[in-house]
Amino acid sequence: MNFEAAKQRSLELKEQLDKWNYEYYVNDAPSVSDQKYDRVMQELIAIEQQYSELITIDSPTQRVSGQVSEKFNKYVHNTPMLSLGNAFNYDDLIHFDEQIKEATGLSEVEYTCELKIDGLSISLVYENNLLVVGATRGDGTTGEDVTVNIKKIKSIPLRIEQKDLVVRGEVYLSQEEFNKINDERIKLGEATFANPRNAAAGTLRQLDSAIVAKRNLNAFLYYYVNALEDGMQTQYEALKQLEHLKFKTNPEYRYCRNVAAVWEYIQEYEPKRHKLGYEIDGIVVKVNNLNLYNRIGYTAKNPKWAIAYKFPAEVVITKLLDIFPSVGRTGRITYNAVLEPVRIAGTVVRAATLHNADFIIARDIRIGDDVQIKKAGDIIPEVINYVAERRRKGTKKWQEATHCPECRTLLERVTGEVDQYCINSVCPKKITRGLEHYCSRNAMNIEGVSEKIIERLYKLGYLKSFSDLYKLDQYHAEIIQLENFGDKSFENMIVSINNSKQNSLERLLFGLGIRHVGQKTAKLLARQFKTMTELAAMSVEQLSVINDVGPIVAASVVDYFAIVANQQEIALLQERDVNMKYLVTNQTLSQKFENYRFVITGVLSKPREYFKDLIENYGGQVSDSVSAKTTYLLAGSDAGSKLVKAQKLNVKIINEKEFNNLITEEK
Ligand code: 0OW
Repeated sequence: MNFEAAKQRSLELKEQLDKWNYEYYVNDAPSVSDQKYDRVMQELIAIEQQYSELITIDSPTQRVSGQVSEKFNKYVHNTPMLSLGNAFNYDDLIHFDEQIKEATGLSEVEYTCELKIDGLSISLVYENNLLVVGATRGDGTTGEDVTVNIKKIKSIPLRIEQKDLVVRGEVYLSQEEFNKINDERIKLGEATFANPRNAAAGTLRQLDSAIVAKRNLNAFLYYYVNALEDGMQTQYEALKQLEHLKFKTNPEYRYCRNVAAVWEYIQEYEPKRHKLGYEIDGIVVKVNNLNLYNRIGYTAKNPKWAIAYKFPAEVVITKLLDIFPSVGRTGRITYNAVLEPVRIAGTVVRAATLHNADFIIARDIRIGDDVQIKKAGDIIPEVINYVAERRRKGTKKWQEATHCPECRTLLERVTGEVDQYCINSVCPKKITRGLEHYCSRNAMNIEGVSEKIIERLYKLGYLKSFSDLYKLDQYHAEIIQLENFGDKSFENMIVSINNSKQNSLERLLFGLGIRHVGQKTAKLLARQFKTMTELAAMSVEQLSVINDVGPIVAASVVDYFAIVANQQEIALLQERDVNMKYLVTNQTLSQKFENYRFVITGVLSKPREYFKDLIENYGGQVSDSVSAKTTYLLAGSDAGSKLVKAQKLNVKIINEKEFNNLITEEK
């Protein structure tokens, strides 16, 4: 086919595919079979392969092709992505309504209610009708540019009728898609996702967009930025306009003429929450009239004109069949309940935590009791108490474990502490749990090394310490014999293990599992002492003077480095080229306002609090009065005496636009 014919044909195919896409993914009403859709897609792919100049950024073929990114670039949102304050009951809701009435002088307030999709928020930027940026919320100001992956979400239009638009929404996975992804991961011997939100977040941050294309991420859009400037008067109209632009909105939204109608809507949807086919964790209640938003105002992070009503934790009753102890990476013993399976919060629960021995003994909970189970959010279910009036005859007082369930070592209790500990430093469970922690995302971030794989490699003797991880490549032949452990997953694991050698010191410190040294303390110690050697040489006094490092942490760190086995392990890690230095990464660069002093004056687009938070997030300080020490005066309109004083003292004066440039430019 010659170029002209190909060009003409590709335009027809794109239009046809976009139409079918809209029917299938936005309206859930396909008009053609999958086979026909795929045949037409293949025809377009063939034409674009023959004439690559026909590939446009809004071509449907961009949704199925894949490319691997090194990492995602940061993206600074032009208008911050706000989060939501919470309401937990009817009184909170009435209080919210009262505040709106007070701020607006209205005797009755109209609202729009929306289901609160339990996914992750994104922002879509369209320029000249085309989708140019898809970014995650991040900290509300700076997110990640995940455009390549956003394009794989088939319900998100790559081109719209309107020239320019910013629209926000929630990326989510349906229950069905979530189950499919987890089944796939089980087949590959990989760790499963705990819930659809984690699976959606994990998918959207996938660096290999071909994987994203295979998983059917979806999105509901709910926020038209600058709707008022574009002529809409209410949130309800804004949602209608998004639908007109062919965006997928969640169809359950409703106009409520007052707070009583809002409460009815909440009562109607709470029982439906597990029958929707996707997860929600509450209801978002928004003042409908957009003209009131600025008058109602904002806090640093949230609008005051919207609130998230969170569904209360669900409580059910079932039978307690058994209680068993388990040992964590620090040796701490926790107790778990084996339950008569029961449905709660949309899942079947067979186990729940009983915390520690004291919790059980203080309540005299016994095996055979009927117990109340509570599940809040995606936190693991917990036993609340037993149901006294149902106590059966013949149940015996429960006795706490005396020996470690793993290695039979006599358990010890630190005087005055409630917890029992296994003190055996080579307790297999402590070691495997410790390795899991070492590999976890916030520590060394080693992927493809799940709990099951660790336990198997431990039993085979290949993996008994952190440093053994860096020798696993020597057991290639043996390990790929294991079922569910193919060449690919072995290779991915080795690549991920080797990459972990480049981590900055704080990740290693957190991964080692030093008692009382969590992620934050690890970062603080790494930034303060720069290398492992320096830190290991510190005395309790030298450590205690660091702010946020108290005597308990100081003693724990000194004790840790005093243990010969730990010194040997660190030496082995160093020998295998695991980095032991604090690396200045772009995260630290975000301390770009360090030692800057700001004064804020005049009327800005957001409340002063918002800018104060932002400045402090970037390591700067905000004071109330201008002095010679002031670095910047951030001046909005109607700036008063502070402006005059800054001019006199020759302090640099910037407006909001210049302030935003300061944030986006690299220091
Ligand atoms: N998760 C949701 C949802 C929603 C935004 C607009 C300005 C402040 C909140 O379904 N339906 N509507 C909004 O409105 N936000 C939502 O989710 C928020 C985003 C960030 C934190 C919450 O998940």
